[in-house]
Amino acid sequence: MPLFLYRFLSASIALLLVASFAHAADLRTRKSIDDLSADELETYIHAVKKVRDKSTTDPLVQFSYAHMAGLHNIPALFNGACMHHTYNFWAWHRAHLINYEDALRASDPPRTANVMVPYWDWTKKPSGKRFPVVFENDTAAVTAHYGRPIDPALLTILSNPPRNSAPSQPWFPWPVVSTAARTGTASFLGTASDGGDFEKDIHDAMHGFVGGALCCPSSAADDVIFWSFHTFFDVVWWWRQQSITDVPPCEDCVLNGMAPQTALRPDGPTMAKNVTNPAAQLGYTYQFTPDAAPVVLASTYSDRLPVLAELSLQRPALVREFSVNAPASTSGKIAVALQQVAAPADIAYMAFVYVYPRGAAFTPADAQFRNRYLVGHVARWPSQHAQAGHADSSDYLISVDLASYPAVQAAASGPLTVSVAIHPQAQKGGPTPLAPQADADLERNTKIGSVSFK
Ligand SMILES: [Cu+2]
Repeated sequence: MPLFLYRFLSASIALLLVASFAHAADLRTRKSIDDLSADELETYIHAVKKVRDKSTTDPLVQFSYAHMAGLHNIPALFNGACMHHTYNFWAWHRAHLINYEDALRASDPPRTANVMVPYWDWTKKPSGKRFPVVFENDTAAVTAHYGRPIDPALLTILSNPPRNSAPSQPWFPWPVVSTAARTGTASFLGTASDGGDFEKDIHDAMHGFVGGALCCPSSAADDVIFWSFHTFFDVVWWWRQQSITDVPPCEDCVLNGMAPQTALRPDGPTMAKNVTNPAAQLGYTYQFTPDAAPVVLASTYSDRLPVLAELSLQRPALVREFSVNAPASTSGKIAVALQQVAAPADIAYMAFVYVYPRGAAFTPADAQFRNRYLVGHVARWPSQHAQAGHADSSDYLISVDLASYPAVQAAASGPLTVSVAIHPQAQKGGPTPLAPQADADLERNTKIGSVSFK
């Protein structure tokens, strides 16, 4: 029997055995924060407050908020690093979330004994202006949503941190997310030293786009929205796993920092293989209904991702221009390859990629220009993780269906320009987007090794 088949079968049998011992009644169900009852919401925030209070006596005492956030934000303190831009991204964050949830459940039992971390479904139109209503400063709207007032002292824990603004529409629509969640194993998980497409195109962009503490890996978990934000990535992985079972490329990979965290789970999810089946191994499932709209991808970038396209209207801080020879294929699909995109020192940025005839003026503020030539984006986090053994540059491949871009197709028989417009989203620790102006740091920190057609 081929080795991979043997491994698959033995893993399946093991899962069946574990599953048969896990009773459905023991499963806890994570819900959308919009679907919690007023009591459930208050219990969740009460537990958050309890673990935060622990941090005031000793910031790093186990099971405290600072400890949990530090596992993500300050890897050096916890014997490793949070795992980004690697195939262990999904497993590491699932383990991190269950540790946080266990800490909440242990914070003040019996009241908190069944607390679940609620997710923010950012594929649906927000219940507030930009975020779930509970994360915004509008107590009347919160009262209307949950049917009674929520303790204001608890509410401020969620609504206080500064974040970027965004229009009131789905941040990444479900057709985009579900399509990206069903790609092949290598594309979804990535490799040992580079992230999968979902992580790079959607996760990284969302962090910069939410902004505030979420801008950067060294501060993201300081904002309580982080946990609900990331739980939705776990929903996506769980949803994928209903139909696609990836054999973890490195089942015995240690999830950095994930030592046993609480008495609730003394054995701890410390390796990738400990978290592949949430129901059987971790005791939870999700209540989640995808958007009812049929999963049909809009044809152009602007129609697929209106929220991000809107961001492209701002004046870019810097534009990098590449003269590129026409692609080999001028029909069907082409892919724009951006290679060795450097990780900046301390700036998170979004870059929009345009393909247009050489010699034509670059006018991204013009809607017609954008609709014709804007084909994709790259989102880049600061390089905190480069210091922890990760690559300090990444490659990005942007697929362009020429049938949807007739202007690019018409131009593709001649010389082309690829312009990459750089928009800084936030600076490490900074709550607001940077002013759109180029400076020497930006120039130095946003290098792109090469651009070509694949
Ligand atoms: Cu993240």
